[in-house]
Amino acid sequence: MAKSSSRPSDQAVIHDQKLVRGDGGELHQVAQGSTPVLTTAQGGPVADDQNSLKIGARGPTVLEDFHFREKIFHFDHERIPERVVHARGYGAHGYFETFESLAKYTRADIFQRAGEKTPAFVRFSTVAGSKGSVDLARDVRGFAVKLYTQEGNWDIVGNNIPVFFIQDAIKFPDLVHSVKEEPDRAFPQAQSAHDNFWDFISLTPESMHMIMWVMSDRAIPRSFRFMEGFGVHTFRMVNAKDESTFVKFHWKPKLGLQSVAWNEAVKINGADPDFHRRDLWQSIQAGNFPEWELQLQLFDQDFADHFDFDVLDATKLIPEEILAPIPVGRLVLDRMPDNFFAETEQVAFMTQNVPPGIDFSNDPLLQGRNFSYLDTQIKRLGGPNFTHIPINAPKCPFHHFQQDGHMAIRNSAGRVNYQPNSFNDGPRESPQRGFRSFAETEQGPKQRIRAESFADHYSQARQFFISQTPPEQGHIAAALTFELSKVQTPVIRERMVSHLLHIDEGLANKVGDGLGLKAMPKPADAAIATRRDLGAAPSLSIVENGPHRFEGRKLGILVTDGTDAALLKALTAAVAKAGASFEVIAPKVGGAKASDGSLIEAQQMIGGGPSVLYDAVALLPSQAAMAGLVKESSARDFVADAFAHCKFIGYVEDAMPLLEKAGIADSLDEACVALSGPKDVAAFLQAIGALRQWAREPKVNMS
Ligand code: HDD
Repeated sequence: MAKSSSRPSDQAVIHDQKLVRGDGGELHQVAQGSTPVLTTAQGGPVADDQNSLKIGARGPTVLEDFHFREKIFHFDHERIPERVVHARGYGAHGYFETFESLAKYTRADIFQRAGEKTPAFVRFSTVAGSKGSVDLARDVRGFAVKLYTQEGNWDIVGNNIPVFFIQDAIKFPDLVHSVKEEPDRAFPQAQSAHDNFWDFISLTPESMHMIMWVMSDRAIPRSFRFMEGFGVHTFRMVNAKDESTFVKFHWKPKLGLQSVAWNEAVKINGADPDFHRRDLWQSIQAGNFPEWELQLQLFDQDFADHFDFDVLDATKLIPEEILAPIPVGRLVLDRMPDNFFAETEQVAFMTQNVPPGIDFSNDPLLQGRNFSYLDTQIKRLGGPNFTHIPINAPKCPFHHFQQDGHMAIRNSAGRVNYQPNSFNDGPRESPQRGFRSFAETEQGPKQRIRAESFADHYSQARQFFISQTPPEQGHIAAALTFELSKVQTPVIRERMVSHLLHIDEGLANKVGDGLGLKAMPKPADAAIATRRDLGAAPSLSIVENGPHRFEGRKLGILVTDGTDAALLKALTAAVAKAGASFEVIAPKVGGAKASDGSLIEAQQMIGGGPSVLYDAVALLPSQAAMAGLVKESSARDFVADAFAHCKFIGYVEDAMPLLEKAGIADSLDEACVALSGPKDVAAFLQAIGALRQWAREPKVNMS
């Protein structure tokens, strides 16, 4: 008699029970009941998923086992090529809400009706590292927005920096080859600090403006939620009368701008390589939906002609002080994908996805991108039907005659698959509703040439640098020194300093000194002398545009057995009221017993929750626990790092021995706030809105 294919001893452990989360997040085991039956991809119910089909208990596996073969076949093909750039990313769903009609400027349907909500998907990313790299690499962040409008998908494929390294798309492969790992040794990963990158950059003066941005703290954001986003290029808006207005797109975070310090970034990458992912996940799951305002810089050709740089040059920006952006809508992210791979990994952004009413300019970087993005999706997603994947499909009605190919999911129905046709069947083009390109007049010889108007490579780099506050300028100098210190070829280091001399002599000297150059090089040959008359633009500084409240941030609360229960309760209530979050860090992750005997639940043990993971910290240990705590290096580092990173520190009197052991007891400043009881909590919450005590920085030398 045939035996059953599996025996009780073969079954996985929990078969008739499953884990569910309770209201407080705790896990319970419950009986399965309504659990669906496991099936093959063809829908056939599966009887045994633990054992392959064999001839006898110890015999060979048979080819007939279609469930086994399907399962392994699918597993074998789980990976698709990662993006050649922006491989590591994280996305979320949400919506865009239009503030008022922009019909004057554009016939784009999304901008016709005030209050209209359009579904959106956003993917944030780093550029250089591979899919599994760390979140806090020094890098540009991608900020790609897909808007599912009623007249087709509109992708604004931008970055958190408003300018770019190169002026012409033909240089993109060289740029990316230089920054990614070197081809013979396959390192460094997710790092621009190596010879190839700085060699290319030092030979490409047009990159100097962008270099100032990526050496600033913009390249190490605290979270996606605290970053600006930019469409970078000059685009066009075209109205119903076919009149064009130039436009630049800016996303402004509601929470303000915030970055981490380099020393924090290095430590965060070890403590939580998924820091940015976790942050977005946790805030959306907690109902704290990140929000950005879409602001537009709108201008005409006459305005553009006033500048001596070219608005078609992606290495330049128009300072907001000269042309104030106008708010036109808001983007809210309120839902995480159900599945990371299906949505975030397979989403395909393309600069050429624009609806009627939005159009391109002749920016040669944008023109090249419009070819590249379609091409890359075919390779990554395996064929021409990637728009059939739900995340990429339009959410408005669509009709066309494209058919067949790999994974064709919905060919059009009926006999007629061409037009014109005599059967009056199928869709026809509409000159009124369809996309009409702005009829710009073009003329000139066919040639490979860069316009003279693209030749000034240093003036805006200088303007960016002088627009930074002193701590931010210090961070740029420190970043350049660090990066160039990793370059092994001295001539590359010197060549970079020769460019910096055109940007700011003080900066060049500081970096030259930091690198130990024996003599300063001559300034690099410049096509155009740096303009010294461009004034500081505060809109370019993070510190000048930082928040003044703790909303959206996270407090780290260090507790032990005996922590003052009333104080802890008052503090956590105030944090929640401020729209912020907190984590409790205790000597053991199992928690601690408060002064009133209640259990304090902990999210981290001290070694797993260093202070770099928090925007501010509160030290609430008890006197009794102090003897043990001061012996723990992780507890001393927790405090010393918080101080060194210019963070606000709230502390109870009993924490003084720890402050002493951390070496800061004699240096306490006004950002170290004594918490003698619940009455001090309001003042502490008010203080930590400022986030960092910059005045401390010269003493601790955070860089
Ligand atoms: Fe790009 C991806 C942003 C120049 C070619 N790019 C990609 C993504 C972002 C940007 C945010 C990730 C989209 C996602 O999350 O899936 N890229 C930019 C910006 C640029 C820029 C702001 C300059 C202003 N890119 C650029 C050039 C080229 C490309 C000049 C090629 C000529 N970019 C690509 C690509 C990628 C890409 C190879 C890789 C994966 C993908 O497209 O879907 O086609």
